[in-house]
Amino acid sequence: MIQLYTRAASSCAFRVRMALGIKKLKWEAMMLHGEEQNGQTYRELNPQGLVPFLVDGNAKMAQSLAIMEYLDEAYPEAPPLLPRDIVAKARVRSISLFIASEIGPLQNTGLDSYFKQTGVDTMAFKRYWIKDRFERLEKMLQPKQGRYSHGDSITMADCVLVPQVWNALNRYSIDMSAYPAIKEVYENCIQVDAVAAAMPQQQPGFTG
Ligand SMILES: N[C@@H](CCC(=O)N[C@@H](CS)C(=O)NCC(=O)O)C(=O)O
Repeated sequence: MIQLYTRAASSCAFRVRMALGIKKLKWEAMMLHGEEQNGQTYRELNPQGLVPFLVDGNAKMAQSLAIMEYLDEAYPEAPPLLPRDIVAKARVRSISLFIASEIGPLQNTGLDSYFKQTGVDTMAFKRYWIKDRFERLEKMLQPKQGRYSHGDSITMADCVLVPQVWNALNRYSIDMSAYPAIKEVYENCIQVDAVAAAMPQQQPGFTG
């Protein structure tokens, strides 16, 4: 069975939990607790040392976008995460990469220990960049065409957008009314059972 190394509150693991649910694949959560993520055993499996990490038989891989693209190609009979049309596929990848590369790292909890040493106001830094990037993402999603980021089916772009908005709301108290298209996509997505089941608060051991 597919194994996903995950932490309850990890937004990057949340992306893949969502993708697995949308594709209706059976999987087992390999929960990392406390300092396990920084321990030698996990580093031997995943030298990047981050979550998520996927094991599917002999296939072992890090990086949420690579994992989601792998799942889509390895299980083509399951509901797709990427459209077939190459222009539509490029758009879904572009939205996904914008969030994963241009927002995610700027608000990663991995920054916190360094920020503490420097006296930088972590919360102000993260809120500034999330808002800057959400303004741009909002423009990318307008005018809205369909229920989700791209059309009326959930795609990889939504699997990246939903965890980012969850973080913005729950960790950084961002007022989403300034971003109506992003908010609408998020609200439509969280009504879907597979998305609701992937939420951090539904994971065992979630502490906030
Ligand atoms: N680009 C990676 C990012 C992975 C990542 O940053 N994961 C976070 C949790 S959301 C993490 O493990 N942070 C711990 C750290 O940076 O030390 C992906 O998409 O999988």
